[in-house]
Parts: sequence; structure tokens; C-alpha cells
Amino acid sequence: MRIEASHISEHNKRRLDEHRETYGFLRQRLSKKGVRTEEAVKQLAALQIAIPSWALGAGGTRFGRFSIGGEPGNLEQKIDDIGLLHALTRSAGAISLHIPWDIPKDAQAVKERAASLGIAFDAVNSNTFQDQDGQAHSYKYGSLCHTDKAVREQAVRHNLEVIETGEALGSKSITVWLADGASFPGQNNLRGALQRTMDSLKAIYGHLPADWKMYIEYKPYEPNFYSTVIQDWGTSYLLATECGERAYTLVDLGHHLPNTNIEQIVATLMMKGKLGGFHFNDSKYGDDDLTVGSIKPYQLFLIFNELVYGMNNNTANNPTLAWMIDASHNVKDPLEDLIQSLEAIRLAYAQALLVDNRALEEAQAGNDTTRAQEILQDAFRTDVRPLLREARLQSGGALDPLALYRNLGVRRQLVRERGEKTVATGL
Ligand SMILES: [Mn+2]
Repeated sequence: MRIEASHISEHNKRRLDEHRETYGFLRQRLSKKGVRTEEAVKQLAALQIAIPSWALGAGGTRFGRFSIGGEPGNLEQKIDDIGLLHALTRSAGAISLHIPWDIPKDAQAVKERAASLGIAFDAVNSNTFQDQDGQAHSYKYGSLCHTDKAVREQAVRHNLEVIETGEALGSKSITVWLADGASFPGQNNLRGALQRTMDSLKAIYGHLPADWKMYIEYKPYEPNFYSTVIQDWGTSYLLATECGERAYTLVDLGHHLPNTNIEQIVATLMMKGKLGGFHFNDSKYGDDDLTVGSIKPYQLFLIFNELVYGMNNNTANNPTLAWMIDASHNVKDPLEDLIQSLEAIRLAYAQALLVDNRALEEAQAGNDTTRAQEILQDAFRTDVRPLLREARLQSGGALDPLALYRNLGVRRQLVRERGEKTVATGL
């Protein structure tokens, strides 16, 4: 199924008067505050978020998996689904592939299919947290950190193959996330495991094409529960620094212990020019992989506030960040969930763009804490949805993507085309 331009224009026509009214009112209010609304709309329209190839089906839990129906059964259908998201929202213009779940049989054909839908290939993700059929060595006790050199070499080789696949598609970065760690004290020599991981990462980095970046993701626990080799941003930063200037830390919002100040991590990494990418999701307790902005929208805003500040004060040459939604869908239709997540990310970005930084700096310099809080919350409490709608309108998307998705009966159509009991590859 494809969404035609006529679907979008008919939908927008019906909502245009109401949009013009709310957008006009907000623009007027913002201009009194000195905000350049048109500029903000342009920035919003430019923010493109990669969709990972594993986020288009039902993810399942440790206890069960419930099919949603019409899930994509191969890479081509996953690209088509992202095409639907992008047509509706104009903010999902990239796909992030997981290897070996999504090895393209014909890279050129896959590339052309994606291009026809306006989708580029973002970071490729390696997988050494599962054993694959026919694999010589098991990752049960780790991959890049393994005590056996043969296992480490196999894991390094896999990462190089992932880079090769990415090159054929036009990707420019690889994300490494490791499940390596220990579930019991004494299981690993902690220092030895870190040293071996560092050596393995350096081996991968040594083969990185000149125009590529490597992102190193961290996570404090799960699937191992006593220690994770790359447990936090500091460890990731250390490894990235040791590897070289094209290695960066990647922050996944769900990969922190409860109440960690993630915005401060963003500020620190951007100060050093070492923040490479971002995985968006939301959580109540751990790595819950819930819809972005569904639990802690204020935290998301505060994080974006630091990102915007970092991009506007980019003294350490932080690269353009790679943005991706990294969530799992067990209750809602994955495409509806992703539309909500895309909206939440742009909302937080829009709110952050409204922060009066000059006034905030004055308040901070004068230690006026009350005023500083008021300035942040004034931006957070502004209903910026008309700005998002305007950004979509200008770039050919739908004023209300979720409503159009439902009105067109997209999921019903996908179930008709693909069947009720489909399972997305890799899930
Ligand atoms: Mn992640």
C-alpha cells in the first residue's frame, strides 16, 4: 500500500482553515516574544528520525508475543512501512538496519526502493548478542570481550561484514551495542573484559571507511544483571576516545539507571564533541522501550534543550547527530506508535527552540533560580503543535498523520495484503 499525494491534499484541505487559525495565533504570540517562527518551522521540518528495521512489528516480551497483523515479512516490506510513515509525517526519512536480520539480497534494488520513498540508510547495527545458524563460536559468554580469541575475532569479523553491507546501501556509520557482561560476581575479570572489548573495538575501528563513524552504545544491565562491560556513558566515552576521533558515544534514553540526569550526560558529551547519536524511547523503570514522550515528556524537553544549546554552541565540533527511535511495540499498532513517537520528538525539539536563552543566561548569571525555572517551563508549556503541523504542511505531509492513517484504514489494508499472522524478520 502507498499513500498518494491526493490522500494528503484532500485530508489537509479539510483541516486547513482550523490550522491557519491556530498557527496564526501562535505565530503572533511568539513574535511578541521575539521568536522567529518561520525559522523554527524550517528547523523542525529538517529534523529526520531514522526508524529501525526491527520496530515495525510486534516486539514481544519475555513472556509472550502477540501478533499485530500485517507486519512486514521482509526488508522490502519494512522499507514500505517506513515509506508510509514518511509520507504521512515527512519526518521518518531514514532506516537503520539490523544485521543479520535484514541483509539485502539485492542491495541496488533495495537502495532504489528506499530512494523512491525518500528514505536514506542511516547507521547499521551489528548483532553479537545472539548466535546465528551455522556460526562457529557461541556468544553465550560474550563477544568482543570473550576470553577466547577465536570468538572475539568472529565478532570483529561480523562487524566488518556489517560495515560492508552498509557501504553497499550508502550508510555512513555503525552502531555497536553489546550484551557482554556477567550475571554473577567473579564470572568475569572486570578489567580483563573491558581491556579485551577495547582491543576488539579498536580492531573494528581500524577497518572503518574514512567517511564513516562508529557509535558505541552503553547500558547498565540486561541481559546480564551483575555487570555490563560498557555500563555507562563514561565507559563508552573512554572507549570512543581510545578508538579515535570518528568514534562517538551513543545515548539510548532507556539505558540508564532510574533518575539518571540524561540531559547532563548530553551536555558533558557535547562539551567534548563526543556525542554521536541518540536512541529515543521512554520508560518508567528500566529499558522499557515505550513510546517516546509517553511517560516523561519534561525530561525529553530538558534533553532537547541541552541538544539545542549544544548545537548552537558547538565549540568542540560535535558532529550532526544520528537520531533513531529504538522502541518495542507490544500493545499498540507499531505504525501508530511510531507516528506518536515522531510527534513527541519534534514537540520536544520545538519547545526547546522556544527557550529564551539570553534571558536564561541572565537569570543564571544573577542566580535567579525562580526566573530560570519559569523561562524553561514557559517554553515547555507552550502548545507548539501548530508549528509541527505547519512544518508538515510545508513539506507535503499530513496535518494530522494519525487521523489520516486511521481514515485510510492502513493497518486493515496491510493485513489484507500480508495476512493476520505475520512475524517481522528478527522478532
Ligand atoms: Mn538502542
